[in-house]
Amino acid sequence: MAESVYTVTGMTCGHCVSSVTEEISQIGGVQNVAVELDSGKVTVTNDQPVAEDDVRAAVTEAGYALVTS
Ligand code: 9UX
Repeated sequence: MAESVYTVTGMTCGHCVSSVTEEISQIGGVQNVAVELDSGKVTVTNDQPVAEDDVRAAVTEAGYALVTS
């Protein structure tokens, strides 16, 4: 297991959190997604490497933006 932490902007309510969580959860290898609404902090737990571009695509698909690290 590994954890990666990202920052997502644009989330303002619990439904935003649900949308981001669901989209990222669909990426292969992702075991858990934890999203903090206030900070935009997203912690992805994975059992195989997850590409940042895949996370970005999922966040974009949900309608939000991944802060470039
Ligand atoms: Mo809540 Mo988030 O009504 O884009 S779903 S603000």
